[in-house]
Amino acid sequence: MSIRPILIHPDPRLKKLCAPVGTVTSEIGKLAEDMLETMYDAPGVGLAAPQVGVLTRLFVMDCVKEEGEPPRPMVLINPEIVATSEEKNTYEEGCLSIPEQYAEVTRPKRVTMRWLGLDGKVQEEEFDGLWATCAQHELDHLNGKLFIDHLGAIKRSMITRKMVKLKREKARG
Ligand code: K2U
Ligand code: ZN
Repeated sequence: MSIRPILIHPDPRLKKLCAPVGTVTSEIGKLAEDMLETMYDAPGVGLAAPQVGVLTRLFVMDCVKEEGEPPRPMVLINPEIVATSEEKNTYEEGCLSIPEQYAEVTRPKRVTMRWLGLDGKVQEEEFDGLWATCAQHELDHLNGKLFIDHLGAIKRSMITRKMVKLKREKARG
């Protein structure tokens, strides 16, 4: 298990369309394990493979927020949305690749997703609430889309300029 560095926007790798996972190898299993450790360490409730520089269609999430509730780490390989609700939900989103920046994003309130588990079995589940928001946010990452791409051009460029400044200051050390 190791914590992997998280790419910070702007980074061309965060804008790429990720490739489907071919076979679920032990390397994919190691990646998923490292991504869960990296996510819990951040802390976050989701993390997509391109955020740790691996342009493959895999994300992890655990949106259990209730104290005392057991965690529910999930690994979704080649995830697809198979149904969405008409009803929408607006959530103030953040992103581990765009630190300290938050903005409201409106998405379908419920989504049904289908994916391949680490055991190679196809799974399907309807998500609601934070799970639905997170799953859609992570799937966007696999398509090279960030939550700021759902905002207006002015707000998006403001956030991008802040990240460019942050990266320049980090590079100076
Ligand atoms: O993909 C990521 O950057 C991980 C996000 C996922 C996420 C963003 C917005 C809404 C739900 C999930 C991180 O978990 S950001 C940290 C966070 C933590 C709790 C609630 C919302 C965001
Ligand atoms: Zn994100």
